[in-house]
Amino acid sequence: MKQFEVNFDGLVGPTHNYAGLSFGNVASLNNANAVSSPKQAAKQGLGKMKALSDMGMKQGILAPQERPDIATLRRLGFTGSDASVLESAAKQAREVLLACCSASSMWTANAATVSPGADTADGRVHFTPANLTNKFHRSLEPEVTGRILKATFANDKYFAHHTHLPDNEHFGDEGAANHTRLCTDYGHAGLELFVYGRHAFDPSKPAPKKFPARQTLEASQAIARLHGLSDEQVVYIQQNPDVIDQGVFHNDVIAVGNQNVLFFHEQAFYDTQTKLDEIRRKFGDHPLHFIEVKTDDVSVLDAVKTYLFNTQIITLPSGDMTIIAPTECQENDAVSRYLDNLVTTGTPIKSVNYFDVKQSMRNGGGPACLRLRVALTEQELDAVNPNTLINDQQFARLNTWVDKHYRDELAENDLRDPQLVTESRTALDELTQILKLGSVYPFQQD
Ligand code: SUG
Repeated sequence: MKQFEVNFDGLVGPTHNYAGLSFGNVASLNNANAVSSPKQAAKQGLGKMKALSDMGMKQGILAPQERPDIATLRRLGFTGSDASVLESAAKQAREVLLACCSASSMWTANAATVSPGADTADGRVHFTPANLTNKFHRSLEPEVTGRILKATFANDKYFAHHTHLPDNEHFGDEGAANHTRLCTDYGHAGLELFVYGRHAFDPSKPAPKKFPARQTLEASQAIARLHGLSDEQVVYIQQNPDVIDQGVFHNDVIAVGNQNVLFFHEQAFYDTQTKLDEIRRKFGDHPLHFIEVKTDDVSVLDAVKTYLFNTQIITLPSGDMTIIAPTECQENDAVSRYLDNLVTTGTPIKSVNYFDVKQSMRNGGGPACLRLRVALTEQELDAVNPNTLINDQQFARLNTWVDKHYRDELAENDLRDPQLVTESRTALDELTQILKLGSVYPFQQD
């Protein structure tokens, strides 16, 4: 049976903007109030999807959320017409309005944690949307994310959908950004690595001092239980609290895995050697490549600046692996030198492909943040909503759709424009038809 890893990239929504919402995410804070280009952002994302599809990869797409989130503003006490809801929120609660306008669902690495059927007790692919409790703007995503996932993976025989974990910091869950899976082949049982930032119920354990640890151990354990993973298939690893304090707000900013390769910075984890030993033991008697980047070669600062580890390592149809890296990696001497050398060292990684995803990078989202990995067998892939898979025709339709509906520029003042609500809803309504998702958005359910 054939098996694939399908990347489901987030489509950047029409309100993509820079609002400095993510304390602990250096790029988000540094670019607060910059003028964004939603059109360029969406096109950069689509360009990456098309390129991966042209490389022979299976590529999917996940729809964005409805923003401005008028329903949440109403829940917070703003009343009247949509226009007056926006106007009073802008006057009385600027920060709340900004949070309700964020297009952050584009980073689908935070949409959910996914366990392939080969790993789960009932043999189905399991999805748990991330509750994203640590940031208000992101905590608005899980319900609609759940609906979009159900409309994309709409078949109970193959897919199991869970409700996101309780919305509380004790169970703070950031989805696949803190989860990676090692395996020999995508369709064979794998080893799921859950990386957490702190212990919610034991404050005596190490934790960062400056920036928040978004993912808790207890959340990771709950996901493993929900997905029916056995202890022998799971490794829980604590992120090094010191690197969280240097801006590594998700583990995928400092480590990434694919099949039998784990690519990580030497400072990524706490108690690294014990954890690497556990991974080796549980992975069994198969070749396994730990590619550990030393601080002398690339500093944590450079890793955070360039997103060297927020690269996608993908296995091409030829069997070789390639790295999908942001152009920031090419522009940094230490990092580009490291990557040039890496492809010559005899690991399965044979090449690097650079992509311009600067619109997303400026908010702290690299190529790997923009995608949710779903390992699927051929039968499972056949059960996926086919309109959510990228081919030449869907790519062309989505490009035209972006051209028709997206603004070239968006600044903070534009977010209080009631016309943006209409534009965004019109665009999303059409998108649900292109992707045949049904009514997933609050405005479609009124
Ligand atoms: O949650 N940025 C996102 C970036 C998410 C990156 N994802 C992964 N590492 N997988 C975040 O911090 C910034 C929005 C703003 O400031 O306007 C933001 O939400």
